[in-house]
Amino acid sequence: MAQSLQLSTGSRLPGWRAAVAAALLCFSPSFSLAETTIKDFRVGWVLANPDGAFNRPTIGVNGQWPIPQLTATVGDRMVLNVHNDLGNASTSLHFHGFFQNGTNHMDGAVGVTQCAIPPGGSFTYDIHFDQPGTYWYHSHSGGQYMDGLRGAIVVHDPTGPYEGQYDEEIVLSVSDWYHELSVELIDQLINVENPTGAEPVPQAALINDTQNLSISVKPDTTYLIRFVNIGGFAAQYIWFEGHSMRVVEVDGVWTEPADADMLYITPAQRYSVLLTTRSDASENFAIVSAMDEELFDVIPKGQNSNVTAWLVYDAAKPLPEPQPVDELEAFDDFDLVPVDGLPIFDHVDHSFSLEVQMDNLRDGAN
Ligand SMILES: *[C@@H]1O[C@H](CO)[C@@H](O)[C@H](O)[C@H]1NC(C)=O
Ligand SMILES: *[C@@H]1O[C@H](CO)[C@@H](O)[C@H](O)[C@H]1NC(C)=O
Ligand SMILES: *[C@@H]1O[C@H](CO)[C@@H](O)[C@H](O)[C@H]1NC(C)=O
Ligand SMILES: *[C@@H]1O[C@H](CO)[C@@H](O)[C@H](O)[C@H]1NC(C)=O
Ligand SMILES: *[C@@H]1O[C@H](CO)[C@@H](O)[C@H](O)[C@H]1NC(C)=O
Ligand SMILES: [Cu+2]
Repeated sequence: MAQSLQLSTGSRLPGWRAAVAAALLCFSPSFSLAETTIKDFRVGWVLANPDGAFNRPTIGVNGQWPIPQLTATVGDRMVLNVHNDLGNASTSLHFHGFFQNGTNHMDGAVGVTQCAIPPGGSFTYDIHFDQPGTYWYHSHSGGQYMDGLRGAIVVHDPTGPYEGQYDEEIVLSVSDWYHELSVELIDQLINVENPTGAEPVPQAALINDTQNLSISVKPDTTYLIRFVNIGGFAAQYIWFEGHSMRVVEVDGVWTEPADADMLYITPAQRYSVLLTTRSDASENFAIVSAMDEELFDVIPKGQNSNVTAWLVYDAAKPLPEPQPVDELEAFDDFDLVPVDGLPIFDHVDHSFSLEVQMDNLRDGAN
């Protein structure tokens, strides 16, 4: 995916702009490798069937789904022209975890910080990748990202504390998949028939927007695996059979290494882990992501709440069925220690109490 985002200056920039850009690059006193890429995203309906049930209308980019991963290095800039080709819905993009200091109008939250991009309309996001780590981007128009307009963002950090300590990088999303369109789901959620506000329950869990994914790995190799939950509702437990993980990043913050056997990832959360493969390449291993069923009021018939992928050392060898786990006991993220060593606040000067109540509106809807 990274290469698809590399700007080929000649083909995308008008000639005079390319010339100016080249001149600036050459004569700039503080020459840096920071790169500006220009992308055009046409947001439109496609059909997709990631859980093997049936094709459903899904929102893709440039006719493709899953939508592209955005990959950059700290200091890079991306000019992202978004065209709304949906025809029957407004849209927007939100870049989750980005502070947007001074660029609030590009935060994507429709009706809060920006106007929706109407059908037929366009909006240009000018993104400065100042924060390293794992992030994601998604529609922030109603519940629309559940229709598929959601993907990972990776911002590489050449000065990061783990540079040189891993050989390769793997990005894996976990998510949930609904069989109904988001407009129908929102209607079910905010409805007098649903006074408790119980969220609609997804039909299937996905890893990297699919199921039964084979991930080829080499023995004696350390991978930086970036997890991001791009789902709508379900938190997921995730683990590798026969391998342990060392957590090194949470939500864009590098952490001291912390050993973990199982992670619990809520929607929008990110973790990076180091995983060192075995020396012996004679077996393949399951990766399981299991939705936290305690979140669900009802379990839909035929729900696929556990999704499997595999670390494949040898494609000629079988892919084992995952072993049941007796107890889902995940790593406690309160144990993580950030690398930056910023002192924690040690006292409070003034405190304010806000009482928040979740209640029903006068029409009975939650
Ligand atoms: C993944 O494998 C399971 C079990 O064989 C199967 O039920 C499911 O349909 C597969 N998913 C996809 C997307 O092919
Ligand atoms: C919008 O268009 C899609 C794709 O044709 C369709 O599946 C969906 O039902 C439409 N939504 C509305 C609210 O009309
Ligand atoms: C936001 O930007 C302003 C102006 O550049 C700067 O003074 C401020 O420190 C920034 N805030 C944060 C939280 O980075
Ligand atoms: C997972 O999805 C990302 C983003 O689409 C892609 O770059 C990557 O190759 C996928 N990983 C695997 C192992 O298929
Ligand atoms: C998902 O995996 C967990 C852990 O092995 C297991 O307890 C649970 O029963 C599985 N769920 C389904 C629907 O198979
Ligand atoms: Cu966000």
